[in-house]
Amino acid sequence: MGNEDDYAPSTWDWVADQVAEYEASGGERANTLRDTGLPIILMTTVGHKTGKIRKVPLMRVEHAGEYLIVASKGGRPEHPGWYHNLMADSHVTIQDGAEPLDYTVRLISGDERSTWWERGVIAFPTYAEYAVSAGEAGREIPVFLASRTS
Ligand code: F42
Repeated sequence: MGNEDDYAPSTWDWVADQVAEYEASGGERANTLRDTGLPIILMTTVGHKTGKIRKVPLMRVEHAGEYLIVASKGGRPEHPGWYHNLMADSHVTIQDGAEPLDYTVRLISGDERSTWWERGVIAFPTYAEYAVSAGEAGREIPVFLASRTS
């Protein structure tokens, strides 16, 4: 996806550091959220304003080869920047281990969202807290489903 020279690291240093270590180790290191032991994946998108490559660690919520992509941003009032990238271009790569693979994302809602949200909260209970804090700011956390691009 794009030219690695166009990679623009996260402005959150701890995130940029985790991306660097995860990629340098082929997913062997820096593959959990801090010391929680909870696994992450690495999603790559293209900045819809800058065209830059953006790399986004996310909690790993996988079922039958598909991944849940939760735009929680710690329950903040605003969507993460990468949400807007996905809305502009549904093609991403997801790295869950050694190699990034091509996926296509779509926003999910209704029963499908409820089923997958439950899986997300089982994998990472803090999502439930984020939903409350985002909700207090009038934001429903957008969730996407990522499926392998045929
Ligand atoms: N964030 C989540 O939302 N969900 C998770 O499950 C999650 C898990 C997780 C695990 C480990 C870890 O290290 C981080 C984790 N994060 C999780 C944080 C996640 O990786 C992102 O850092 C976070 O969601 C914030 O995303 P963001 O895209 O808002 O990133 C900010 C910090 C940032 O780098 N902003 C850039 C900047 O210059 O301000 C711009 C980023 C961007 O994509 N810009 C677009 C462009 O064109 O280049 C335009 C975007 C727009 O706003 O239109």
